[in-house]
Amino acid sequence: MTEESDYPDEREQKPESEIDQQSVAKSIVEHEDEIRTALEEMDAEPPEDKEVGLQLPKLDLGRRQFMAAGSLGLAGATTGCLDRLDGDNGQTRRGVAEADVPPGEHDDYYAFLSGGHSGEVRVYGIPSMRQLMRIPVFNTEAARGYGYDEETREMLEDSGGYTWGDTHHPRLSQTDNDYDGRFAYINDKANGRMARIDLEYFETDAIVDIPNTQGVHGACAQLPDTELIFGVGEFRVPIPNDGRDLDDPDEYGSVCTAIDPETMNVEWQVEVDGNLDNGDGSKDGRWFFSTGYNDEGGVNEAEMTRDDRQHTKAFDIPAIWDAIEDGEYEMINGVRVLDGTQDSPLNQGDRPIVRYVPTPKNPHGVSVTPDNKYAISSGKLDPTTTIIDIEALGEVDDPADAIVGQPNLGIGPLHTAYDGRGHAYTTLFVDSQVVKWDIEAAVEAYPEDGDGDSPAVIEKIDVHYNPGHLIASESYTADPEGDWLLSLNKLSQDRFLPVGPVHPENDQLIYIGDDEEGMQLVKDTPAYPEPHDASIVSADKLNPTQVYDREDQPDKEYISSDDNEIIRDGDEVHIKMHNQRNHFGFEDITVQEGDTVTITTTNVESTPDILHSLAIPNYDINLKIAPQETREVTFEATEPGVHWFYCAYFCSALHLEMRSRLLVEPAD
Ligand code: RUQ
Ligand code: CUA
Repeated sequence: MTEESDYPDEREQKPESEIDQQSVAKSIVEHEDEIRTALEEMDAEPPEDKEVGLQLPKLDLGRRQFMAAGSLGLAGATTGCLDRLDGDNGQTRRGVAEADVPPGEHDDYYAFLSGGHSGEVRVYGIPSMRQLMRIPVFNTEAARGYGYDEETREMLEDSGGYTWGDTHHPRLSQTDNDYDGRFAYINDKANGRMARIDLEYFETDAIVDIPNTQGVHGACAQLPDTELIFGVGEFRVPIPNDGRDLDDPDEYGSVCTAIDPETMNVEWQVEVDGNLDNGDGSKDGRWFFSTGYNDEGGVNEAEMTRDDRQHTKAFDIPAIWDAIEDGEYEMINGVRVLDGTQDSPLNQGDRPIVRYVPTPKNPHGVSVTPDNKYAISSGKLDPTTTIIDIEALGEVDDPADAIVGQPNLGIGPLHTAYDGRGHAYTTLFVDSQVVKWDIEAAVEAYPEDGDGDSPAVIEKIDVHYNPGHLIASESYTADPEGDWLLSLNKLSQDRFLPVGPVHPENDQLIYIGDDEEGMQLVKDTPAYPEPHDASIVSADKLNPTQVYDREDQPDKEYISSDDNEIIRDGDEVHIKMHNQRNHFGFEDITVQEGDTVTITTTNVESTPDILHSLAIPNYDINLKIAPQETREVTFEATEPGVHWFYCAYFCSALHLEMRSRLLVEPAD
């Protein structure tokens, strides 16, 4: 059989350029002209009851419908503000009276919130609390074509092939202890992975499946310049976990993993005693701190809560590199693993690789103060937090001697954030409060802190309810902004209209910019399960692109309207076609049942906000193609029949007409 006889109707597969390119282009121009005219008329005083009709074929939209269908991107910027604080770069900041950002105005900050077991990361504007975007990471998300094209599908497949993850701790790359707007990093507590989000495109661009660990929980960058990304292994397991030591928990271990932020390759791991939990790095690059529980090595709750004291671990990063240079590691599953347990020879000399600071009880959150003086570790099952003097830690013989404060704050202290004015803010999970306290006052009071609240406590505010993490604007940098605080509360109980047994959580925005007025609760925001941690970055430090740059996709073939082509090689069919308002490069594509079909498609538009998709029903495909972007998908043509493929983004008034036919001829 010749190729022609295999595909008798090939002549019907006319490239778009041959059909009616000109009239289509004309109708787009007319359409946009009409939109412009309609807008001008709306700006002018509207004559009563006058309908602005768009005279397009099969289309007669009244003004009301037009507003509903075509108002994307039309919001005009208006100004006018009260009560603004000055930011550190001289930009003005909204104060508490302006927490409701008016329509058309922009927020001062981006907040990146983890999405917990939804597997995604969310982007909010602060202080409006408007949700700006959701970035799929470990989950698939058809609305962004994530997991439905070749590239993202392969990335998810190569990182283990799981369909979900559990994101907790989004941390942004820094240079010189300040946000540089390049990347966000996020852990997967469920499947032991770490992912990177490219902040130019707000897209996940790399995921690494970390060996020798289960449950990567805490995550953080080595500061000041993001030289490593750390992920801490929460669950103790046999290393390697290949069936050995199944019921011999004494042989289990957990590791802290260091990852190269550019290649996303694992550099090394250090095994420790006990579970690891949360982490933060010192601002001088020397230490990575991680809390931990279950030093008891237990496998049930009673065993894991037996002792009154566990440890905050301080990983001495230069000492670890020295040990690696000396060959003091074992290769396990392709990774250099160092023994950092308390009895390890690597912890005996005068430069131990891990220092174990005794901390009560099952400590959970740890964070470093903006001035790099202290690491503050919260007790969780103890009313105190423990203040570790970072400089002293490198000098004392007994790490316990580096503790310089232990204020009593309330019941269930979990996480601590900073305002850059010497105050710390700690969530009290059981008390359902955020407590504001003075760090130096707590150091001065030590060790005579007494039984009740520490004299360092300044005030407490009720939150609703059971806060986990909290975060203040730029709290993880050397220079926090000190105006907004987010309390990420686990339960919302009675705060919102009921929506069935699964309640939203409640992210509460608190103003902390006025020490005299004290903390002011500003708004409740229902959250889909489940934000754990967040990073808040000043908006001017990010510079996301609006349109793809084809230079940034060197591996992809850009398909212009002149490049539409169908290439056949046996039962492999490669379709190259562009897409734009309101059509794809081919009206019909005919293939045979059993063919392997690859579609490469470029959105040739350069107008921001004009996205198209390539949705192929019955084949479980929906690519997102942003302006100037190229995406690709390969599938087996297993379903004979007519399959209309269409664009799922509402891209123009002729969006519904943006569709073509995939004709799959039966094999026999
Ligand atoms: S941990 S609050 Cu990842 Cu505190 Cu959840
Ligand atoms: Cu393109 Cu709808």
